[in-house]
Amino acid sequence: MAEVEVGRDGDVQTITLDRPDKLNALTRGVHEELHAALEEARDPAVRAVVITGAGRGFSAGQDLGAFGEAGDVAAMLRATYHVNVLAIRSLEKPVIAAVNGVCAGAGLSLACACDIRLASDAAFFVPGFVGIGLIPDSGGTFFLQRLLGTARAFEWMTSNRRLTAAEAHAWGLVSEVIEADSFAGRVSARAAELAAAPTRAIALTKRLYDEAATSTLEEQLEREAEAQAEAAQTNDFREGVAAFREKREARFSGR
Ligand code: T3D
Repeated sequence: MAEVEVGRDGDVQTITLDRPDKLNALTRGVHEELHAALEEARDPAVRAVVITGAGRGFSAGQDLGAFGEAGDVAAMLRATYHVNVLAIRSLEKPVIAAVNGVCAGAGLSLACACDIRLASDAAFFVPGFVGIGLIPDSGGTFFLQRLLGTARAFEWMTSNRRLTAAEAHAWGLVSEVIEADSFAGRVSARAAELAAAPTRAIALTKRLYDEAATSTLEEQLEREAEAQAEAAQTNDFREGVAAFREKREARFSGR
C-alpha cells in the first residue's frame, strides 16, 4: 500500500506522507516513495511542489519501530534521508512544506530542507533527536543554523522543547500560521501563486541563496551576473517587461 500520495493540480504537485496512524514517521519505504515523487516533480510541467502529511502529523521523524533494523546508521542516512534532502535542494522550483501538524526529528529537518514553511495553527515542532540521544541529522544542523542562528538552534535542539506554531513564526522558522480550517485552501493558493511566477528566475534565486552561504562577495557577484544573464534570456523576462510597459498583469509561462 502506498505510504506517499502524489497529486497534481494544474502545475502544482502535492506530495502527502501517508502513515497517519504513526504521525507519518519515516520508513525506508516512505523514503523510496518520496524519492520517486521528487523525481516526478522534475517534470517541467510542475512549477511548484507542496510536501505535507496526512492526519494530525506532518512527520514525527524516523520510525522508531523500524529503528532497531537500521544496522549501519550512517549508510542508512546516506541512502535514504540524504538523497531526498539533496533532491529537494536541487529541484529547480519552489518547494513548500505545508506543516499541518506534529513535526519532529527528521520530519523537522525535512520541513527545513524546503524553501517555504507554512504552518497550521494545529502544528507544533519538536526536536526529537536529543530525546533519544541522537544529533540533529538529515540537515538538522545545516538548515536550523541558517534559519535560527547558532545560539537559538543549539539551545532548542539540545532542549527537546515543544514549540507552538506561533512561536515558530516568531522565530522565523515558518513564514505564516494559518487556522487549521482554512489551511488547505491557503496552501493551495500560495502554491498556485508560486506556480504562476517566473519559474526559471525562482529556480536561479533558490540556487543563488544556497550558494551564498559559502561564497565570498566576489564569487557571489559573479554568480549573480551569470544567473541574471540566463534569466534575461527567458520568455518570462520578455513578458514581465512587456506587461510592465503595457500596464497589465504579466502571464508567466515558466520558460
Ligand atoms: O538511524 C536513524 O534512524 C537516525 C535517524 C534519526 C532521525 C530521527 O528522526 S530521530 C527522532 C525520531 N522521532 C522522535 O523521537 C519523535 C517520537 N515521537 C514523539 O515524541 C511523539 O510521538 C510526538 C511528540 C511527535 C507526538 O506526541 P503525541 O502525544 O502528539 O502523539 P503520540 O501519541 O506520541 O503518537 C501517536 C502515534 O504515533 C503513536 O502510535 P500508537 O501508540 O497510537 O500506535 C506513536 O507511537 C506513533 N509515533 C509517534 N512518533 C513515532 C511513532 N511511531 C514510530 N516512530 C515515531 N517516530
